[in-house]
Parts: sequence; structure tokens; C-alpha cells
Amino acid sequence: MNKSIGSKAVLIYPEFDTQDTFWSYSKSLQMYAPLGEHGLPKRLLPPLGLMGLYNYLKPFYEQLCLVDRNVDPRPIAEIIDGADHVFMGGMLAQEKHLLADAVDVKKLGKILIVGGTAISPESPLNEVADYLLENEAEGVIAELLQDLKAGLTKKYYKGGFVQPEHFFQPDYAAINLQNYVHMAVQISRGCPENCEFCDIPMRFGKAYRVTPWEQTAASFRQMKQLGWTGQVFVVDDNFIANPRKAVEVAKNLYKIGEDIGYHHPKYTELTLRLADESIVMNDLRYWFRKANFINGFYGVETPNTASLRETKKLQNLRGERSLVEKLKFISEQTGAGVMMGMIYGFDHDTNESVDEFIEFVNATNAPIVMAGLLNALPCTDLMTRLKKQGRMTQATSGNNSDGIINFIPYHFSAQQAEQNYLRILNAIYAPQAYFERVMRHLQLIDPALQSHYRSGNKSATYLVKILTKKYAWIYWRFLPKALHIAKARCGFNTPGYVAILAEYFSLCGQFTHFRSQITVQKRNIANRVYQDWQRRSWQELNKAVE
Ligand code: B12
Ligand code: SF4
Repeated sequence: MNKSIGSKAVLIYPEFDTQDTFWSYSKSLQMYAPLGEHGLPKRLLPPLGLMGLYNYLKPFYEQLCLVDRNVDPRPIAEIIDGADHVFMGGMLAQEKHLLADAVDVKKLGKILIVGGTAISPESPLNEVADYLLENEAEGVIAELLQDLKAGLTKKYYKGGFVQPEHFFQPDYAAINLQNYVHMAVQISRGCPENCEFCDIPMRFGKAYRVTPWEQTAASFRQMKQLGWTGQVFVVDDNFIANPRKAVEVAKNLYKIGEDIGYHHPKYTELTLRLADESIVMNDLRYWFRKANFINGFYGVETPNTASLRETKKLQNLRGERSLVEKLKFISEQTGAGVMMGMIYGFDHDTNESVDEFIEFVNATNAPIVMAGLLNALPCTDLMTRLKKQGRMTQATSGNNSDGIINFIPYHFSAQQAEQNYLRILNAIYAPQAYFERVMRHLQLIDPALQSHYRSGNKSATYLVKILTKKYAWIYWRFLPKALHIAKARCGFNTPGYVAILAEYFSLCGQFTHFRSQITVQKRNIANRVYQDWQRRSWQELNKAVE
């Protein structure tokens, strides 16, 4: 059957609206990564969703290209020249650029199809795009293409959760790998937990859907064939959503590494259940290490037990160990580093709990901490509750680290929340506090997990950049301690020694990025004008009404 519906399609990943986000790592990447092919700084990760769509669309067009506007500055007219169809998609944090590009595409008379996590029935793209696809593309794209061919299209297509056999296989050859610092692969979707603030269970379902094995193996094989030996982010929503199946996943990852002759260094997102005392978690910790996970990002959220209960993050309260002990235990057992997602602004948080928050973070072995003010996202129980209570004040920017709270907090005002947030950032990224966490991290990680790829980091240029630019005096100050740890743990100039030092310098680069984020926050907060209601807590506002 002839599948063709056009001669050329262009897939566009819009620019992020701001580089002032935690995960952009924009400042650090400029320090230790060479520029990409178009002379722009490299980005952390490629547009995985579009790489899958690209592969799927191949039989439908004679010519296809994928353009990531974050690394490719060409004008839109040049990018879409000769295209019959333009596909664009991304997350809320790209919405402004998505919209601007969409307007340009339409001015140039092209047919525009948009999708991704930015799309909902309220999206401003409704006014501009020809077709909007909500949810996983796998569930709706065939219908749209059929309708396009038959000339019977509708404006809005809504997909559901697809079976994993239908997950798109990303084509890594669709991008230039040299434009990115890490690669990405998705093994599972969905999470069965009930965290009130999280949109994942509603967006991607509670069931743990695992990509068929051969597909994951093909992804790693293709990356290897294309010469990729760097880190790979396993972008699963919660890698241990189903612990028994996760053991199988980790075992299979190990087997893939054996088969292709290379164990890519990996990191992923998961919960503190990994610290549970159970046979299955014990197995999982073992296979996590074998599969060469060098880092994990844990949703720790808050040390405030009442807030954890409020937000239904009950998995953090399991067992006898404290949160600090759990994080240390995970690193001891797996050799992997720990990164934390933290949130301030729950109804049980107060002005006083700021100190508890800071003390907690600074007692851990996690150098990298994404701290954000609580925000109510669409598709969450939190938003439903706050709407019912009449506390929502604005839509979210999609950037949970921009220091803006989008509802009226319970015990303190929105203005106070922002001040408290700044206080938290300043304290957890104070040089002494941060580098103490770095040193604990360097003591605990297994350098053997990193040494084979860290030793490939030959460039001395990035070291010069780190040790001569802003904050260099801080990096020099803590360097003797890092050298001491590297030597004491691995001996002088061994692969382990090099790995520990490379990790130290990389964390110096991250420090520069986090400090720059604080400067931005400070500036934003100083320029903000608050109305009277923004100076009052929900409690105060309610009392005033009574
Ligand atoms: C990997 C990832 C990242 C990477 C980004 C990689 C990149 N190149 O963009 C990194 C780590 C850099 C990142 C950063 C951020 N992220 Co992020 N990230 C993810 C994560 C974990 C996985 C995304 C992914 O690759 N999924 C796998 C692919 C296959 O799925 P997909 O991209 O969603 O594509 C599917 C559909 O959406 C759809 N689709 C996508 N595009 C298109 C286009 C068309 C035309 C069609 C038809 C369909 C379609 O079909 C695809 C196949 O099913 C998601 C969580 C999640 N499960 O979505 C969060 C997520 C997307 N991130 C989020 C956030 C908030 C952020 C940050 C703002 C956090 C911060 N404060 O720093 C930053 C902003 C980025 C920046 N400035 O750098 C939110 C977005 C919320 C929203 N509704 O938009 C999510 C959903 C997590 C969450 N629940 O909070 N992130
Ligand atoms: S925050 Fe993590 S554990 Fe909680 S529901 Fe979302 S993905 Fe699952």
C-alpha cells in the first residue's frame, strides 16, 4: 500500500523560553562542553519524542528532517523550505517559542501539526495550528495521517495510553549527537504512586509500561554504532515504579551492555523506595550497579513529615532509616550518586520550616538539588484541590524553578514564599555547604562505574575555563580536599583518581550554573511588585473575611 502523504515533512523542537531553569545547565555546559555544529552551546539532551515520531513518519514522506531550534539558529523560512507538513512539539517551558514559531510557519502557508506535553484544550496553539494532538503520539498519529489523506480531518485529536509494543523507536541518526552532552532513552512510562503535585500518573498512567526489550537494545546498539560512549539519561518517570519488573529491566540493561560490548554510564529518576529493606530492593540495588547507573534523581521533596503525608509521598516515610540515611545507604550500596528534587510551599510548611529544609539538604550527600516552590500543574490532584478552595492565582510557567508560586500558600504569603525560596537557594548553594556535600559524594561514589568514560575526557581546555573564570577561587579552595579523597581512595593517577577529579570539576561547573540561577532569582524578586493579597497567607485572608 502506498503510504505517502507528502514529499517533505519537517519536525521542529522549539527553543526553551528561558535558559534560567535548573535543568538547562546552560552556564555549566558553556564551561565544559565545546560548541555544537552551528557554533551554539551544546544542550543537555536531545528531543527524544520527536526522534521517535521521525522514525515513524519515514514511510509517509520522501524527505524528513528534524531541527532542534536550541542548537540550530537558522531562520524558520529556511528550515521549512519545501515542506508539505510541519510537526512541532515540546513542553510548557517552550510554549512561547512554540507559539512564535507556529505563527511564522502559518504565515509561510504550511500545514502545521503540534503535539507534546504543552498541548491541552486550553493551549493558545488552538488559535494558530491546523491540528493539535494531545497525549502520546503513538495513539493518534495514524488516525491523523489517514484523515489527512482522506481530506477528513478534525482540529483536535486526543490519544490515550498506548501499549508498549507501539512505543516509537527513536532514530538517533535523526540528530547530530555532537550537539548534546548526554543522550536519552525511555524504557518505561507511568507511575503508580499518588503524589498530589505530580501530573505523571494522569498524563502517562499508573501502569508501568515497559518498552519491548529488543527496542531498548536497538537504541543502545544504534547509539554505540554512532560512536556515543557518554552518559545516557533513562528518562523513565519512575524507574522503580514496579520493583520486580525493574529488576528485570536492570538485568536486561546489563545484558545489553555485554552484548554490544559497552556499558553506557546511565542515570534515571526514581524514588527512595530503593532504600527499602526487602529482597527485591536488595536485588535492584545490586543490578542498578551492574547496569552501570552512576546517578539517580530522587523525589525527596521535603524533610517535613506532615508535608510528605499531605502530598501523599508516603513512600519516603517507609522503614526505620531517616531520609539522610536512606540517601547515604543508596550511594553505599549502588556506588551511584544521588540528586534530589525538593519542594517548599506545602500547606504544612511554615516560615520556620525553612531552617529544617536547609539543615536537611546540607546534611545529605547530594550535591545537586533541584529545589522549587510548589506549583500546581494541570492534570494534578493538587490543582483540583486548590481550584476547589479558590486558591489558584495564575497558570504555571512550566518552569518549577522560577521562584513563582501559582496559588495562595497556607501559612505564609506569596511574597514570603519567594523570600523563603531565595533563602533556601542561598543556603544550599553557599560554597561551604555545597562543597561539603560534594566531598561526601566523592567519598561514596564508586569511581569504577565512571572511570572508563571519564578517562576519555582528555580536554584540558575545560579545566582552564573552570579554574580561571567566575568562582575559580572557590574551586581552588576545595581542590586539595578533592585531591586528597581521590588519592586516599584510589591511589595517585589511577583511573579511579582521574574519575573522582573529573566528577569534582564537573560539580564545580554545576555550581557556577546554580549560582547564576540564584542571581536571576534575586533580580526577579527585587523587581516584582506585590499587591495586597500577595502579602497575606491563605489563613490571614480567611480570617479577614470571617
Ligand atoms: C527528559 C526530560 C527533560 C530533559 C529535556 C530533554 C529535551 N531535549 O527537551 C531535561 C532534563 C533537560 C528537562 C528539563 C526540564 N524539564 Co523535563 N522532562 C523530561 C522527562 C523526564 C521525559 C521527556 C521525554 O523525553 N519523554 C520521552 C518521549 C518519548 O516522550 P515525549 O517527549 O513526551 O513525547 C511524546 C508525547 O509528548 C508526544 N509528542 C511529543 N512531541 C510531539 C510532537 C508532535 C507533533 C506530536 C504529534 C506528538 C508529540 O508523543 C511522544 C511519544 O509519545 C519528562 C517527564 C515525562 N514523562 O514527560 C519531563 C517533563 C517534560 N519536564 C518538565 C519540566 C517542568 C522541565 C523543566 C522546566 C524543569 C526545570 N525547572 O528545570 C526543565 C526545562 C528545560 C530546560 N530549559 O532545559 C515537565 C513538563 C511539564 C509540562 N506539562 O510541560 C515534565 C512533564 C515532568 C513533570 N511532570 O514535571 N526535562
Ligand atoms: S512524583 Fe514521582 S513517584 Fe510521585 S507520582 Fe510523580 S513520578 Fe510517581
